[in-house]
Amino acid sequence: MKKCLFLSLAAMFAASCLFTGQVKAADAVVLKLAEIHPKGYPTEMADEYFAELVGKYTQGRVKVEVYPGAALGQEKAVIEQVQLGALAFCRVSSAPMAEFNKGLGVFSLPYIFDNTKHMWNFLNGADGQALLAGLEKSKFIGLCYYDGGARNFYTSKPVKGINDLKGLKIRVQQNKINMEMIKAFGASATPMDMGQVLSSLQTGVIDGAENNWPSYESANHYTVAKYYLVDQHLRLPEVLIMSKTIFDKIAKKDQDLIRKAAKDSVTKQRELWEKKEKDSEAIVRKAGSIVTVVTDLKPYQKAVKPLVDQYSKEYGDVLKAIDKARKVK
Ligand code: BDP
Repeated sequence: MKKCLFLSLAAMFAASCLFTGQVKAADAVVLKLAEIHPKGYPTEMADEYFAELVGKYTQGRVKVEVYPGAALGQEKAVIEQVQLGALAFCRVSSAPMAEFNKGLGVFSLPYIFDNTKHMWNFLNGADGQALLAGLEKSKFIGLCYYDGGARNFYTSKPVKGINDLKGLKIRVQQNKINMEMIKAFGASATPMDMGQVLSSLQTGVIDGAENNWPSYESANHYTVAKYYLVDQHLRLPEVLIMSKTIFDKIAKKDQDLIRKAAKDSVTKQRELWEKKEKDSEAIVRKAGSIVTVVTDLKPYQKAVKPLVDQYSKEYGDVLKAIDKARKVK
């Protein structure tokens, strides 16, 4: 009798699964997503939202698990794993990605975007989307861009203008153009993972670094490097990337739903980002950061002009498209 009841319950459950399209947790494809930022950071919250949407859209057939706080490794390492097909997703900055796919290197050229609107005009346009699509040839699926704000310098030694940067050891992301940019400003470039920056500031291995307000604050860099120089030299989009090897093994229907979930998570990330930028700025100002906002960018742009000129051949067409995006209403 008991057995009968169990079997009929099991049959009912199976039927309801068929009916609703739900799958048993054990049958779901489980995919990991690597994120270096801690829980509550705007990109991390967007990853969680993306995971939620994937679960919802695929009716449980695909489950995305987010691993924040660099639990799966720092950015260069997780990008390598994604490229190899050992890891499904990572949310990373476009700067380390450019070492794996040259197209994204254009974002490492300083002062190419005037503001957030200009950047999003480009990213949402055909040329911005083509750069994401171009990741396929490097064995990645570029799912979407997220906002990473503008990057500024911060140092433990007093820095209030471009001349104060001369000779300082500045941490930089692991990308050739970013390193050349630091040199163009007269500083010495020290490439390392984001995870090493706080201790390197504390021990004096570096004098400073550069990043947006939220990273400066949430990674506690402001507790050591209290001079913050707002020149907005880079607007590096964040990217959500999937392994092409893993993507190719997924049913077409679910591939499309993964792409859709990523696209649908962007608005939320941008809202979260806008709020966090303001909150982080308020936190560091209150904690005593000495903020200098650059009003005349000309000397800064002049310093990096040879670098931009040097790369203008390689990125000529895309730079033209970026220039055009300035005029999009
Ligand atoms: C932050 C990005 C993160 C980068 C980090 C860095 O969100 O993806 O790893 O900068 O400087 O703004 O390495």
